[in-house]
Amino acid sequence: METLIVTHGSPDVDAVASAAGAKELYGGKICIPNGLNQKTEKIAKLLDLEPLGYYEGKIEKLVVVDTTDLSWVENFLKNAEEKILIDHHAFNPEYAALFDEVIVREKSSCSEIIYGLMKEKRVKVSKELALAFAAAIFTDSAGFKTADASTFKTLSELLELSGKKFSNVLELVSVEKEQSLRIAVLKAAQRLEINKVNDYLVIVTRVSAFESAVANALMALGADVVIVVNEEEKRIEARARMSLVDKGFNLGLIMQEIQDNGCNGGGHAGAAGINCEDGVKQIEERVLEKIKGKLATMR
Ligand SMILES: [Mn+2]
Repeated sequence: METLIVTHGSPDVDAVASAAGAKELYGGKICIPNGLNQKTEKIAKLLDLEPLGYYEGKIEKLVVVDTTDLSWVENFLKNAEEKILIDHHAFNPEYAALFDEVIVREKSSCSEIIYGLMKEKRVKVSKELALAFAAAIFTDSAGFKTADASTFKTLSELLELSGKKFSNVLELVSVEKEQSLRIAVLKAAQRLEINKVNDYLVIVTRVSAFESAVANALMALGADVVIVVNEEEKRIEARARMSLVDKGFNLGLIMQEIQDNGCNGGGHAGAAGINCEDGVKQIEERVLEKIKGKLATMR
């Protein structure tokens, strides 16, 4: 039997760095079923990680990091004796019963929580892991947009530990944008619909891939809220401007309210998503209606 560390599908920098830190804390192996992308490949290489592509069989201790949608880790949960959740997303209270230990704190990245645990338990943070944590903070806080004073304190400690400069963090997370992604963004911009609610601009568009990157790009074009629908993958991603979040607008809660048997939704106040088994069209309508309803009540 094994200690296994798992995270969400198509893991981002924070998920991979968190998994690497959890491995230092708990030992065992990391399993990432659907592989790494260009960015996370760089992190894995820096940290000398060789994650398993699959794992079947009994698990003695399962550590789930940076994951809000448990459908990604359902099979692991079924096969595990002891279960631990470490996360920084809006906590779904239904999850409490599924885990033996839940460590959920309000941070801009899961890596900050893991780093805090490593400090508490006096587990050594290598130079490389410190740099990866710093990269995770940068990417998960959307370039410090959701950072608070403690985020910068932690970042400062991590840079000191890594012996590197911030430019090295930027270098680690920069990848040449593939042409296919740039085309997806441009096509999404071409077919977007603009809804105006109470002076807020709510953009809806459709893609067949890269919904997160497209959502971020459309925010940069001037939307207040973006909804990106991937009909093939039956997934919806949404983003909201920070000034709305500061006024109490919360996409993570909206997605949680919409989710039902066939759908899993959640995320952060400013960035959230929902996966549907079918009926993505109806879910899209409900997402748009809920967002419009909420915005109509805001000043
Ligand atoms: Mn994260």
